[in-house]
Amino acid sequence: MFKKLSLVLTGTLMCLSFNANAAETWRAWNIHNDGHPNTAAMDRFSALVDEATKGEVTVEVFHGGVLGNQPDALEQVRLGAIEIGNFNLGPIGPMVKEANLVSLPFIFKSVPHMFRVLEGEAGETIAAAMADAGLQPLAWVDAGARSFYSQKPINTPADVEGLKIRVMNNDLYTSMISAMGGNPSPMAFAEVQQALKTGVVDGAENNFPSFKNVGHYEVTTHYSLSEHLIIPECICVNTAKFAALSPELQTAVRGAAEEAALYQRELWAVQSGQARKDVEAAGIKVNEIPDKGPFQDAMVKVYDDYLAANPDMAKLVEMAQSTE
Ligand code: BDP
Repeated sequence: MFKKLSLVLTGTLMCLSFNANAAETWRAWNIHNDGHPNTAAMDRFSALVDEATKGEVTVEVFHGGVLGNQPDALEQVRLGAIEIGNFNLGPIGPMVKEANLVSLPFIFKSVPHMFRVLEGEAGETIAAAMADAGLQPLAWVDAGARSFYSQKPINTPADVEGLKIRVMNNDLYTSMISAMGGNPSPMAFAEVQQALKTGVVDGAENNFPSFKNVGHYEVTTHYSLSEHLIIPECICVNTAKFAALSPELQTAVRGAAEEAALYQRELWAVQSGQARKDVEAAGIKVNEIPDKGPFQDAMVKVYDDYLAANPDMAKLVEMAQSTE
C-alpha cells in the first residue's frame, strides 16, 4: 500500500516538474528606459501574458537596450536567442525588403494613415514577409513622427546642407540625408547622446519621447518639426517559437500583445505631448515647418533611386499612397 502510494506520488511529482519545464520563459528586448511609454507598455505586456497564459508563458523584459543594440537584437530574435521585443521597423528594412516601405520619407500622411495602411493589404504583405524572415509581428505600436534636432533651426532642406546627421541603420535614411546635402552618420541609439555632445554629429532625428528620454535635448538647442518619417514599431516574436505554442497559447499571447499595443498608443498620445512640453520647458526651441513641400521635393530622387533598384516595391508604394 505504502509502496503504491509512493509510486503514485513520485509519478505526480514527475508530471509537475515536467509541466514546470514545459513552461516557456521568453526574454524580451526593449531599447527604452523608465519614463518612456514603450517601457510601460512592455511591462504591461509581460503582466498580460502571464495572466492570459496562466503562467505558461513568462515574458521577462530587459529595458534600456541591455540585450544589445537594435540591429544585433533583431538578428538574435531571428535566430531565437532572444524570443521577443519591441522593435522599430526602420532597422528591419535592411533585413526584410517589404518592411522598408515604412522607411520611405513622407510615405504616410499621418499616424492614423500609417495605421490604416498597416491594417490593410500592404500591412498583411509586410507582416507575412517579416514572419518569413523570423520576425513575426503580433501588434503594431505607435512611434509618432521623427523630426530633426541640432544646434540651429532647420526650416528647409538647405539648412541640412553640410550637417552631419545621425540616422538609424538603413540605406534609405542615408540617401534621405544625402539628398538634402547633409552627411549621414548611421549609429547605434546608445551612442547618439555622446556624439551630439562632443560634436561628432551636428544633429539627429527622432520623436519627442525618445528625444527626451535619453537626454538628447540636453545636448541640442532646436527641434524642427520636419516630420519626415512616420515609422511604426511592433511587438515581434521569433516566428518558430510562436508557432511552437498551442493554438490556445498563441491566441492568448497575441491578445496580450494587441492589448499592450492599444495601451501603448494611449500612453503615446498623452506622453508625446508632455515630452514636447518638458523639452520646451528645459529650453529647447521648437519650430514649426508650415510648408514641407521643399523637403518632399528633395525626396523625389530618393524614391526614384529606390524604385529603380527595387522595382518590385512599386506595388506596395502605390498601395500606401492610394490608401485614404
Ligand atoms: C526610437 C525608437 C527606437 C530606435 C531609436 C533610434 O523607438 O527603436 O532605436 O528611435 O533612433 O524612437 O535608434
